[in-house]
Amino acid sequence: MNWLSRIREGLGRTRETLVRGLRAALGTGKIDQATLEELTDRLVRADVGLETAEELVELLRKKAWGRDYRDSEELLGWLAECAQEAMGATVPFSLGSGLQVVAIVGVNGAGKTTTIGKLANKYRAQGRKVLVGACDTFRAAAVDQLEEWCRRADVPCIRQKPGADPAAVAYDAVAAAISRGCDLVFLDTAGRLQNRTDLMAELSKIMKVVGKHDARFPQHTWLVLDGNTGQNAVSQAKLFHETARLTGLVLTKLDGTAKGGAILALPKIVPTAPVLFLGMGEKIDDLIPFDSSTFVQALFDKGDS
Ligand SMILES: Nc1nc2c(ncn2[C@@H]2O[C@H](COP(=O)(O)OP(=O)(O)OP(=O)(O)O)[C@@H](O)[C@H]2O)c(=O)[nH]1
Ligand SMILES: [Mg+2]
Repeated sequence: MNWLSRIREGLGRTRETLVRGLRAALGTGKIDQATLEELTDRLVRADVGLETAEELVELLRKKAWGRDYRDSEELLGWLAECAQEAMGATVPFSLGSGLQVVAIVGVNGAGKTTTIGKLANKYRAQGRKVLVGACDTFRAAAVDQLEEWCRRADVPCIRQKPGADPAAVAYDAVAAAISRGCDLVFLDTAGRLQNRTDLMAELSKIMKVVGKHDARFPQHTWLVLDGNTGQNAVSQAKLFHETARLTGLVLTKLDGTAKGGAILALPKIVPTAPVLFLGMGEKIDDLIPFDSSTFVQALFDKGDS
């Protein structure tokens, strides 16, 4: 299956909320105030968020005010163009050269550990020498889960005893990567709520300690967001960015969520942290590089939904 089909399938429920709703509400008609209000309402219901919904509708107003549309498909086509304009084109992501340290952060259960398993496998398969650090030392089960993913991905995992200082594990993992000549380290951190200042301070310490090896580390800090979170993703992105200067986002569980529309809001929240990957399931290869045009196409797809 190609990426478009996979994203299309994964976003089925989001598309249903959006596209079916629009089809039902708007037959043939004119781009007038009533149509724009109906559109705003439908976009908000698909978790696009009020601000982004208004931005899209404003783009549509500029593009097509007063024009007649044949049917909801034509209207959806125009809306898709506006969504693409608002999101901008995706610059293909590539890791830099030299040892790259990637800290993976997020709230509890977002999919961090699973995503690390998928990423480690992907980059190992591309020929990178990958190592993973088990910095979630709160629960023994967390380390076991990560080790199981590392076994599947065939990459080494650096761990310490449960209860160890997560920053010390991060430091050790990077030290091991340097001495083994690795070129990529993923640090699995414990889930933390973005408004818990004590836990955010701990995250800040992990980042600082890793930087003792080289001030550039970690070059990448990716926030993993559960695609079912809807608009709370915006608050998570803002607060994690304040503590950890995010460089990228990963959206998980887009298979089967009705709230994928939230992605449309993210570029405005943290412009320096583009969406890089989408998690589309629980298997090791259920990870897709993000591309805004494929995403928009899948979301507003005119095919049967
Ligand atoms: N359907 C689906 N499930 C996913 C995806 N990514 C992760 N999960 C599931 O989400 C649950 C939580 O995933 P974890 O990877 O343990 O999440 P985490 O962020 O590491 O959780 P904590 O370490 O407890 O904060 C697991 O049951 C995963 O199988 C995805 O893309 N799609
Ligand atoms: Mg975890």
